[in-house]
Amino acid sequence: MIWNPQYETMPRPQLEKLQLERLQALVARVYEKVPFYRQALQERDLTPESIKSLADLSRLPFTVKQDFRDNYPLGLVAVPMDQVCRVHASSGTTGKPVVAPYTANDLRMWTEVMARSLTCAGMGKDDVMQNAYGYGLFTGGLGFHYGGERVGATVIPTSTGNTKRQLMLLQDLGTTVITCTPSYSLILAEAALEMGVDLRLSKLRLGIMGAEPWSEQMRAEIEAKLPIQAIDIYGLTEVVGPGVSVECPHKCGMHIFEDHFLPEIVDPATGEPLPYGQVGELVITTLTKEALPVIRFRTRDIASLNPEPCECGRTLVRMSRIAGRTDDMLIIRGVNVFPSQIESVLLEVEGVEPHYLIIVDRERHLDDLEIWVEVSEAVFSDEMRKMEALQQKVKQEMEGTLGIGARIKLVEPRSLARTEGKAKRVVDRREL
Ligand code: DLL
Repeated sequence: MIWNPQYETMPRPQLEKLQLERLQALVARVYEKVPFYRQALQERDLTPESIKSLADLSRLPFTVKQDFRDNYPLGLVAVPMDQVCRVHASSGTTGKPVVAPYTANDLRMWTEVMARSLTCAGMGKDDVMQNAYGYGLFTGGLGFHYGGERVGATVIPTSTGNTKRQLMLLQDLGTTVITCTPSYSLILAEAALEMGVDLRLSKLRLGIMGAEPWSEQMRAEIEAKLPIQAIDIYGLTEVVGPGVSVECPHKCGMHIFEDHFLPEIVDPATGEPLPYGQVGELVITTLTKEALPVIRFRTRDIASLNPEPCECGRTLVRMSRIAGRTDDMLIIRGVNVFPSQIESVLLEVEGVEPHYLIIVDRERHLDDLEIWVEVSEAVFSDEMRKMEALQQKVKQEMEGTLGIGARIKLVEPRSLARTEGKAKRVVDRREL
């Protein structure tokens, strides 16, 4: 099934014509409305009239995560605040989040691409969709929620956690589609086993999973244990949230909804555009967004693009699985974490040094975060109570900034290895 055949199966020449028109309108809009973009264009002697073909896209400046930080909270917004009807957010590189506002039209567009995504994944109006993505500032919960309702399915907004209740509702309400991170699906499977629940007897048949990296091996494990078809879905807060791209049941790459999101692959080192098929950094331009349009946003995600038509009938370009990141962002229990955020917390807390080691592991499918932190010489003491209080303080501050729990281990002054050059601050023991 195809939700919107007009756009999803549009012949490519026609699609490219539409993309060019939309790109020209976008550049004109940001040039007029967003000082940051006007300045960036002027620095390159560009005006909206400079965009004459899609190839001119590569003349436009990039936008990077740091630009969001420099313009925090709403400096990149292209509409007056009274037109903003919702705001989401995700982790920034330090204490301040990336703020993503939406107009009413943006929300309609997002719901449309989510309805397309869920349909593309194989969901329909007769399905019961249990949505175990987090509701709140994270885009996963509400993004899937409105998409599911638009498709006409029955939506159960369980949000994250409370695995026993998830399993109870899954059985009692006849859930057919689970939407959650791939790692959470394995937690569900394991809990089911422990509770003596045989998921093969349930109606569950499909999982629509993303928000964190996973592999083909992990897909095989999920499909064997749950047992379902597991479909990959991709998106990011800066661009819209989930719904940028999704696999169809052929599982041969994620179709990008190119009438709204214009993709490129660039060489991460030079920024030069790379041809179809080559692996590099995914860059996305939002063609229709009103509140937070982004020009050539460097996602830091590594992928390649394939324009061959798919058996499903969609003419949209497909992107590969995300093969990694060009920066040091970690995704821990679905939450984006930057080592620089951890450092910014340690700089704030008296009694500890910004020398740390982050150890990430996956125990029984659950990500575990431990941070080793060096105590300052001056406060280092044998007094248990003092050290415990300091540890609690770091823990609280850390959880406040990161939004997830972390175990803090205080270590002696100067005990963490110093390296010349790039410090090794992360040990990631997870195997996907
Ligand atoms: O994770 C949006 C989302 C929600 C996508 C639910 C899919 C399902 P952010 O929190 O801004 O948004 O994180 C975006 O997560 O740049 C990737 O590094 C990573 N990511 C998202 N989807 C996938 C995926 C949401 N399918 C960041 N595979 C992105 C691998 C993914 N990584």
